[in-house]
Amino acid sequence: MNFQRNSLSGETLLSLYHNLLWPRLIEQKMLFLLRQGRISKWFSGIGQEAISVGATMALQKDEWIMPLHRNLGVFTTRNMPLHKLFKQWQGAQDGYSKGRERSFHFGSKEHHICGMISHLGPQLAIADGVALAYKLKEQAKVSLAFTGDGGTSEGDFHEALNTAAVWDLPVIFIIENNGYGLSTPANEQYRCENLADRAKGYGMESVVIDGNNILTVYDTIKGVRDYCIREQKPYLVECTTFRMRGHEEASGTKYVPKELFDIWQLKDPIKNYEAWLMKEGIITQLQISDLQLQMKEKIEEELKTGFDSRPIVVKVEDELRDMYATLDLTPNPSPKERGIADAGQQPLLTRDANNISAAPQREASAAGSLSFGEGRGEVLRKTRMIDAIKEGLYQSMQHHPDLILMGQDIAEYGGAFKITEGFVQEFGKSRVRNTPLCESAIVGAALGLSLEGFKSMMEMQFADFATVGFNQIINNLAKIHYRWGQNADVVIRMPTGGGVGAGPFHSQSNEAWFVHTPGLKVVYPSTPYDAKGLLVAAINDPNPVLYFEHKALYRSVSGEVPEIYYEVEIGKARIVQTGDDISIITYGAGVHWAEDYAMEHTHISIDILDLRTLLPLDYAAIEASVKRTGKVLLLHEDTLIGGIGGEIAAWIVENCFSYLDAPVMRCASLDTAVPFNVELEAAFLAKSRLDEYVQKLISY
Ligand SMILES: Cc1ncc(C[n+]2csc(CCOP(=O)(O)OP(=O)(O)O)c2C)c(N)n1
Repeated sequence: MNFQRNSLSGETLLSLYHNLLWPRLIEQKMLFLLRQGRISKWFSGIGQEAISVGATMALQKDEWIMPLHRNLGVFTTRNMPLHKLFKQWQGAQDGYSKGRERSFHFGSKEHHICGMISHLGPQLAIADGVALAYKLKEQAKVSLAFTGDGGTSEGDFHEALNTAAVWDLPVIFIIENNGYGLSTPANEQYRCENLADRAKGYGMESVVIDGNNILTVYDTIKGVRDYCIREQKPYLVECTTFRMRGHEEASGTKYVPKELFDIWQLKDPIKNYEAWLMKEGIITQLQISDLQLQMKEKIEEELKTGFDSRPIVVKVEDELRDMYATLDLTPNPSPKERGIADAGQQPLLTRDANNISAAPQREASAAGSLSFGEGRGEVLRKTRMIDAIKEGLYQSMQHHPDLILMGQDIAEYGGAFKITEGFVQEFGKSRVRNTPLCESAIVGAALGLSLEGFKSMMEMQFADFATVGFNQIINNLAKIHYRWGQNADVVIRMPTGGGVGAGPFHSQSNEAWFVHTPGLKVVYPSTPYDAKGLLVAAINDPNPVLYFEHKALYRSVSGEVPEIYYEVEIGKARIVQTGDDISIITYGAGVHWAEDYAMEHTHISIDILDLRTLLPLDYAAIEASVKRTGKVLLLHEDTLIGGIGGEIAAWIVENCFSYLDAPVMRCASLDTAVPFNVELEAAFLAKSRLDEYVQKLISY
């Protein structure tokens, strides 16, 4: 192995050695403990340590690293106390994730390490977001993300590298090419000669290096770091290496030819470096033995504390609470803290025969309930749904200088629905960002921005396309706070719904997928007033919020909207009208269907509740509506099976059974894809069956 000292001091050379040896000795001990059944399984990095250690040492301590399952060396080089790591590996409550996560699936803000999820690609785009934050703050920093050779086959690899290249982000991507992805050898994983060759396709520089040579790794990553900062560009480094143990201990190594172990044993990163250090007279055999002894003693000492954990105390309320961050995590004070109250009950929405305009009502009482700024002339303005969303977003951009908007075609073009038209001229291209076509990477980048204290809003061009960003939403955004206390300060706007003849992939109602995911909040306004107030609240909220906006309501519904910046509280339903005969509990377009129905059937006294937020649900408001009528119809545009109506129906039956005078009924869209043909679509939509269900319920 060819070690090049270059200008490195003896102190640095020794420090590299210490950092290299430390994870090796820890893992040797862990293997021993595993055989005794005292710790849970992990993925060994033995033989690959030079990559984790060299790369981490080449970075500044406050630069974010996105490690994977074999990167113990990242954690140890960032000086994480070993006893606490042991606690983590045992699932102890005083470990890094309160017993909620396994082996290396955790992060630490203090150490600028972002913990992986099991899925192998999503880490890469988080590094993009962090690098974007550095770039926006004009900080001379890089982020660094690891992937294995197997992980490079995931779409996330392509999306993250492409986005980093297009946005000129200072990210270092490291591939640890150890020849296998579990049992799959490289020749069944990819066809290019070197994985580093892929960089060319992204317009990125790359290099292949010996990942077992600590000096090569350290020197290369230091140089690459300088390049990324100076040029404001990403860089791909492929490190060749070998996994000296099985994928994890239980998998064994039978699928790897024995000769490979013999070859790579000779390339052991520690043995070779030690030999070179001794040859150069930087360390003696005696000093090595002493150091190893000291480290082994230290491991035993740390183990004692590490195993000295209290038995776990399960507090269900803590588990539930920690799914969400509380507001004080936001860098900016909330409007409530700034003295801007929730605007409360909204002005009544009325519509003309064509359902397209609104007449102002109750201005005085509405004004009375609002804390308007002094000296404002106009208080309420008739506003279309689409303009209310635009206004909420615009004012949020003014209110939060650290709010970044991202989405396809949202800059000069103004977005598919023109919500962000004019924003780029006002707020600039840094904050109003066109994205490449890569939903997963952009959700990941949004999370990366959160790590550095930014807020972000991503526009899904259509809610349907959330499927290609699904993993990041469900597994990263939703779970990160529970797992290690990092919040995901991200809003995803979801233009949703049918009734516009757009067919199966531009019309879906997919809110139920997200309602089923703890850690997310899901809001779904039906009026311009709520659209603005809920968007403001979603952006102020430090948690990931999916904001559904119904496309068919954009230009067909208008209503009075205050010109001030105000919030509508997340988690509070709205009584649209009270009634005695039946309750219709609904949201989104369903609210308008119910109102139209009530207007056309004045002989039926209908109680209409607009849920406004689907996660968390306003159970008190649901219960109150059930009490008022005793007969409940759940109405939604989403398809029936697995729709949120089923969930609410179950809750009502469990909790409000004694108030019921009839079975809870559900009126939903057909359990089919959304058809394109207008008549087929009309038959698909729940609206076509509303009368049938109301009659059934009334006559029960
Ligand atoms: C999306 C996804 N698919 C499959 C797996 C199961 N899995 C875990 S590690 C692994 C192999 C990864 O290989 P590579 O990226 O080369 O990294 P290495 O384990 O060799 O370090 C697989 C298939 C997973 N964790 N995530």
